[in-house]
Order: sequence, then C-alpha cells, then structure tokens
Amino acid sequence: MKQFDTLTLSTQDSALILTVDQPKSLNALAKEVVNDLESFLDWFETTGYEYRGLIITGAGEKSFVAGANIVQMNSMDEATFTAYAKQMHAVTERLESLHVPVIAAVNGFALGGGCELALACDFIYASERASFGQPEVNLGLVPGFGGMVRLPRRVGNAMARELIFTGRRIKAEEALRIGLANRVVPAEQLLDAAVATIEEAAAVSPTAISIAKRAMVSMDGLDTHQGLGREVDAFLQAYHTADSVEGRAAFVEKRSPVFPGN
Ligand code: CO8
Repeated sequence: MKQFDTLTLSTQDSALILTVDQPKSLNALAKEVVNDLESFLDWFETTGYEYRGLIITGAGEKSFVAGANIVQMNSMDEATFTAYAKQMHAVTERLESLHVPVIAAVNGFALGGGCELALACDFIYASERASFGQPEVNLGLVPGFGGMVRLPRRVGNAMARELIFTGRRIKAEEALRIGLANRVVPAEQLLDAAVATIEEAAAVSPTAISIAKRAMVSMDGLDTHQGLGREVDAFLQAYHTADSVEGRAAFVEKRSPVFPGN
C-alpha cells in the first residue's frame, strides 16, 4: 500500500479508507496535506481499480478536518496563496470525477476547508459528534476551497448564505435536516456504515456508477433541457457497455448478473 507522511490508507472489504492524519492540528489542510492528497489521487486514479469506493475521514476522535492551516496561511504571499487554492481546487475536482463513489465520513469538526473537502465527496455520513461550518468570516475571510460554489448546491442558496454569513457551526442532526449529511450514526459505527454503502454499490455495475458520476458532475450549472441532453448521452454510453449487455441478459434469464466491469 502506498505511504504518505500526512495521510494513512487502510482497507475494509471493497473500500479504501483515506485518513487525514494530522491530529495535533485537528487534521488542518497544511500544504503538505494538500501535496499528499494530490499524490494520493495520482496513485489512486491509475492503480486503484481493485477498490469499489473511497472513504475519507480524519484521525482522532475530535476532528475530520478543521480547515486550511491558518498558521501557514499567515506567512503566504499572494503567489503561494493562489497556488495553494488552485491545488486544492484541483484536488476537489478530481475527487468529484473519480470512477468510484467517495464518501466523507465526518467524525468531528468539518470546518472551512474541511467542510469544503467533505462537499467534494459524493455524499457525507456524519458521526453524532460531527459539526460543520464555514467559519471564514470570523477570520475576515471568505470560503476559498469551493464552499461558495458547492454549499449552495448541496443545501440551497439561502441556507448556504446563512451559514457563510454567520460562520455558525451546526451539529450533525442539523446537517442531516438541511441535506448536508445523508446520515447520522454513532461515532463507533461511522466507518462501518460507509463501508456497508460501498459494499452495496460494489454489487452493481462499476461502469454504470462511473458514467453516472461523470455525467452528474458535467450537468452542474446546466439548465433542464441541456441536462436532459447529457443524460441521454450518458444513458447511451452505458447501454453499449459490456456491463449493460450482461445486466440486461441476466434480467431476461432470471439470474444474478456477473458484471465484467467495462
Ligand atoms: N489551522 C491550523 N491549526 C489548527 C487549525 C487550523 N485550521 N484548527 C485547529 N488548529 C490547531 C490549534 O492551533 C491547536 O494547536 P496547538 O495545540 O498547537 O495550540 C490544535 O489544533 C487544537 O486546537 P484547539 O486548541 O483550538 O482546539 P479546541 O477544541 O479548543 O477548538 C476548533 C477546536 C473550534 C476547531 C478551533 O481549533 C478552531 O476554531 N479552529 C479553526 C477553524 C477554522 O477557522 N477553520 C477555517 C480555516 S480558514 C479555511 O479553511 C479557508 C479555506 C480556503 C483557503 C483558501 C486559500 C487561498
């Protein structure tokens, strides 16, 4: 298994679990962490085909990711800042486009860049101890790793504005209520719940999941008519895959499909 200084990788069933492992700074996204996330994606995109899903979580009991590293940010010049932001933007866009489902297992603070990292995952499972927020306004800042783009898409424009303008921290149950988290579970069941969902997805066609993911990302910002056009393209692409030939044959022959994965 590939090794990183700031991330830990482990496996459970068909899932790869990526733990941001900097508990002394509550797993804040230091430059070194962002570099490692980028290297992880280089590795996973090219060699991660045996895994049927990715789960991202944070080390320790207290925090998922507490945001960008504020101490490091204080000594960044404009060029370094821009490079840092662009690098993290690329990481989030690559996570969204991965071929497998990506679940944020939020085990504690998901603040600022931490909330934004979770928003780049397909969906969020929260432990009962989790809390979420975009507290940048407390620092005289605004979200910079995609929060102003992705939070409104997840929770609606008005709710996103309320959270961004107040910097308020919300608990897991409220995150569930507003649609930020899909599920809230006791802390000790968080990873198992995420793994169980990856296992459910592992039973269906991986090609269909990958086509659906990429199509849905490409539909962001399109109007209904354009979106429906993309959907037809994606449907036809899926229709011609070996997985679909097998899935439809299995239905007619009243047996379980064995997807070849292409
Ligand atoms: N960066 C660096 N260090 C951090 C961070 C952080 N974001 N968060 C916590 N730490 C460190 C603390 O400094 C402390 O270190 P030490 O033990 O050396 O003093 C350690 O983690 C533990 O933290 P606390 O003692 O503060 O723990 P508490 O339980 O008292 O409080 C909180 C926990 C509430 C999470 C508190 O630490 C906090 O408010 N952290 C900051 C949260 C925040 O504001 N996050 C947003 C940051 S800005 C951002 O993410 C913008 C992203 C876009 C950047 C775009 C660049 C172009």
